Amino acid sequence: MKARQLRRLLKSRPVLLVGGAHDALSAKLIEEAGYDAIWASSFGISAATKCMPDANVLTMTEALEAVKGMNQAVSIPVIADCDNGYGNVHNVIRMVREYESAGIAGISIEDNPFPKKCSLYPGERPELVDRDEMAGRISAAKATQRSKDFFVIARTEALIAGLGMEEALGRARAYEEAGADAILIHSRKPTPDEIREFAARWKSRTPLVVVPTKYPSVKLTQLRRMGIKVVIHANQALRASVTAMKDVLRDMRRTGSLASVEPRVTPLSEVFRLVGQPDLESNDEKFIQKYKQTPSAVITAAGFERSIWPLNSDQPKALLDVRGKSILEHQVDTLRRAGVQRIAVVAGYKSERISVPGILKYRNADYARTGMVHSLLTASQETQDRFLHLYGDVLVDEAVVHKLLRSKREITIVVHTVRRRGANNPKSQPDWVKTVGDEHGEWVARIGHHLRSGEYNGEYIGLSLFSKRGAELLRAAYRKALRRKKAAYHNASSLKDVQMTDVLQEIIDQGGRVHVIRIASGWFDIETFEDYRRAWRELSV
Ligand code: SPV
Ligand code: MG
Repeated sequence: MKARQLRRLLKSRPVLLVGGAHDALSAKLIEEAGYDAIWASSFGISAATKCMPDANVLTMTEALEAVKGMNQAVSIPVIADCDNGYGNVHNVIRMVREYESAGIAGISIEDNPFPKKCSLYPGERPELVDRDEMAGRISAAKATQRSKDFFVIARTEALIAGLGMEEALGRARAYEEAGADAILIHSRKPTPDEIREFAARWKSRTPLVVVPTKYPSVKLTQLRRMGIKVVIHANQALRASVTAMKDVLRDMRRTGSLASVEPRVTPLSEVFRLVGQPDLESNDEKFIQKYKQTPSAVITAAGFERSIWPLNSDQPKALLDVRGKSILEHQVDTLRRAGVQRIAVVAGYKSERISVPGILKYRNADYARTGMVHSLLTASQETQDRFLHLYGDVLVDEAVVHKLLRSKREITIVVHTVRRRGANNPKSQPDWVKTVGDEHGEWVARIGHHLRSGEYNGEYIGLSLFSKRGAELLRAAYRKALRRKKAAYHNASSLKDVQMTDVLQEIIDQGGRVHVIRIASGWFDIETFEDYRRAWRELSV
């Protein structure tokens, strides 16, 4: 795929600019700087990954490992500098198989013997392998590749070896004949003169590639005019990073402080971005949270309610007995049957009385001055991730919990469609809900005790599910609602007025969605003595 991409680029662009990378991060920077392709430099890989000279001292496998890292970090094609092919044709055959199957777009093979030394090393006058041997490497590479697009560059060091222009041209022609897709003509003269001459005498359409490290003042436009098709900036990124590292290390060591270098070093957030840290968040949400079947559950049972006095004179309401078990035990049993393993209760009023084996207990010591959301968020460990929230006085059927757990939304609440309770048993403050929807689902438009008859079409039963993101929205909206109330009342007792419904409405007002699952039966709440009697009558255990 990337080989095809490289060929398309060669066709569509007058000249390709290729950046030399030494590792995956530098490859990424090269891509972001707008280069057309990556040159996986043997010089750079040897230096950066092993601090070794460029002299075939790294194995092919070590080089390939580095090249793979680069290829995976970028979407542009990678051309691997494969030195001399790591040996004779047998090595070349294996090498092509490995590089091609790793998705590398193309390779470069040079006519150095094995082992080689970098052509730029001072005093180096390489003895090259003879033409035929190099032509054999190229034809072995071309015969091995599976896709017709895999790109093989034949590189001749004839000019560097001092073999002269005729030899350089002769070799280039021989390699072209052996099947090379391009010719890399290397020079280490301080001017591009020999490149100009070579290109002028190169009559073929087979593209020419250059690495102008030693004649850096040449301009891209000049090279293009000479007929050069690919220009490689082979090692400047590596050298720039050496300069930068030396610089900051020296200063930090000297001053003993990081402050002096801070303005010169890339912010952490930029490194986070480069390595794809934001993907972690979205992948968590997509692949972990979404499929995590069993969230934890938090039962908020902290409050003291006058409406049930004196049944709660010496114990919290959660411990009221309904047919041999407390409300809390019924809730825990139901949640466990529905597959919820981790269950926490937030206690407040007479909290010392609450103990159910195997469930976590949090304490909202400030229960008298705070509301339900405060209690819920007291269970701080449970509410960081996907969690289910159940009011402490609500009994639900297992089927309702199952239905809710199937929701993959950020926030889902269970809404009862028809109000069962008669006028003779008025609930003090039902959580009325006005919903809207379309073919994709139903969500809350307004929620609160204040909605009047005719304005609502359901009642929130006190059971909800929050994804990790939903939990974040809840925390943020709570903080906002608190600030608003504090500003309005100027006193602390107003904290109690921030109800769950206020916070849900806040989320909705901020543009968030609170999705709805509807039920027509399968729950009780126990707010009054009358409710309690009914629970005794109707609860099936
Ligand atoms: C490399 O970058 O490894 C090269 C180019 O092969 S040069 O260093 O000029 O030989
Ligand atoms: Mg090299």
